[in-house]
Amino acid sequence: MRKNFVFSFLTGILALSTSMSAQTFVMVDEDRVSPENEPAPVHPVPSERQLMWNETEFYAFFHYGMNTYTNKEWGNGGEDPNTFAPTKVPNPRQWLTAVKAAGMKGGIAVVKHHDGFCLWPTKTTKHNVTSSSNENAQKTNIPDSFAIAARDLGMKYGFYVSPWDRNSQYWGDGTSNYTNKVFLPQCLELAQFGDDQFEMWFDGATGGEQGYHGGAWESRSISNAQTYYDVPNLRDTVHAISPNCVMWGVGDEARWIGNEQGWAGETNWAMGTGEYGSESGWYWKAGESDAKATSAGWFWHSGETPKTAAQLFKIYLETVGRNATLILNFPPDKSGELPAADVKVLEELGQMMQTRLGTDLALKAKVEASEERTAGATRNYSVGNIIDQNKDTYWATNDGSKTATITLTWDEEQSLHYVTLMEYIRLGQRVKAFTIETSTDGATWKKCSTTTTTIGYKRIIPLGGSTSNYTAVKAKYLRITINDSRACPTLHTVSVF
Ligand code: FUL
Repeated sequence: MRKNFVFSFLTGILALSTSMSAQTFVMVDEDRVSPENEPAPVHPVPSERQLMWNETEFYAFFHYGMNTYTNKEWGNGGEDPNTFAPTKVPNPRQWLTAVKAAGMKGGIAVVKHHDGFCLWPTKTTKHNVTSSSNENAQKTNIPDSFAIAARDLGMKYGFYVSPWDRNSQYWGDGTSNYTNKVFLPQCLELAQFGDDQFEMWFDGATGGEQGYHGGAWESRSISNAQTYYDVPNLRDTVHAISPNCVMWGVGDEARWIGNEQGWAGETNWAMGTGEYGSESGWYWKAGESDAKATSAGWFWHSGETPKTAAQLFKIYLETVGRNATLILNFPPDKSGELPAADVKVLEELGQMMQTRLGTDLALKAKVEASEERTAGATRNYSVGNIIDQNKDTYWATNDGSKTATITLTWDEEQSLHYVTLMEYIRLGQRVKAFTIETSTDGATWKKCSTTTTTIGYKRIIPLGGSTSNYTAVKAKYLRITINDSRACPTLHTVSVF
């Protein structure tokens, strides 16, 4: 090998002296030094901001604005600003405190919906809170108070700003005036409410309906959202101020999961589109599931009721537990606060999360693997890394090994409900098929019936086979078998509840 190297080296020098040849590069590649012996990434891989975004996992959506006072879901843009009349000063601190109790790590506030009414004193349009004569409207600045409350509560935050604007005279008028004079400046104003935003939400709705449009009352549409909204410029403008802000939807850095019912596919790749994604997608675009926690719409409507904690927990398992993030909508009412019934169900959900996913039994298990990757100079890939509570250390096999088993053993029989698996996605999403089995004696194994294909950022497997029932399986042993992977598998955490 060394001889080969010397030979190649000399050949390389000769080649270099005349021209840069392919041989030169082969030589360098052969002699690649990898002291840590880390597996090569399987592309595509997420950016740093996409990784941080994924870690937010479970966060709230707050639809509040003009529609709260008109009993509509989509305003037409011709609403009188005085209609926006909160009975108290809107209180984002109350919203965020309530969702934090359910275990949510952040929230996105709608600050402009399709009707174009802005919940902050923007310079871009008169159609904003300062034009309402209501004294509470005059004191409303949602992006400001939302960002301050989130920071105080140690939560992540961001804003929903609708690209489609049925109030603006410019929207869809065949020029670039709307994007340049209204939309980009609005996003810039919003970015300036904090350089620590985690997501900006750009809805895909693009018109076709009659709207006010400065009094024209026309049906307008646009043909290509990406070019019309100057998305590359939009991204750079926001990232220059808030570098970790993932541009959702139209912004193309994270994708809609493809339904509003709160579920993702059991097979779910962080590339491609829709509920299942695609293994062959060529860039990273993980799924976010947006779901309503209440019975009526995205906005508050009189008489609505929240779903039960058990229903919301099922949604959590079918989204966060299937490699998607969950943005769960709780709409503030006319007082600008979340109704008491919503606050109560959020507390119940928090308690359920704690009871069902709060005590990790893997931490007291013995863990063994069929294979461990050869350690590097300062990094090892031993199976103990999956229970060391450190997301930066991981277990891996050697290159070429795409199958492996991990076994957890307890001293005594346990009541097991869920297994959580997390891939080290910095190196790409890899696992294509796995199985989970349990045993009481280490000889006879019972296979869990859930479809176990992809893992990704996080997968939660209900051992009872159903996301609806809280069913225990008695076992002293639990075996995870990786059956297929795009390259050697890497897992940073395994938890058992
Ligand atoms: C949709 C919008 O049209 C709805 O009104 C809502 O905001 C939802 C989250 O996104 O596309």
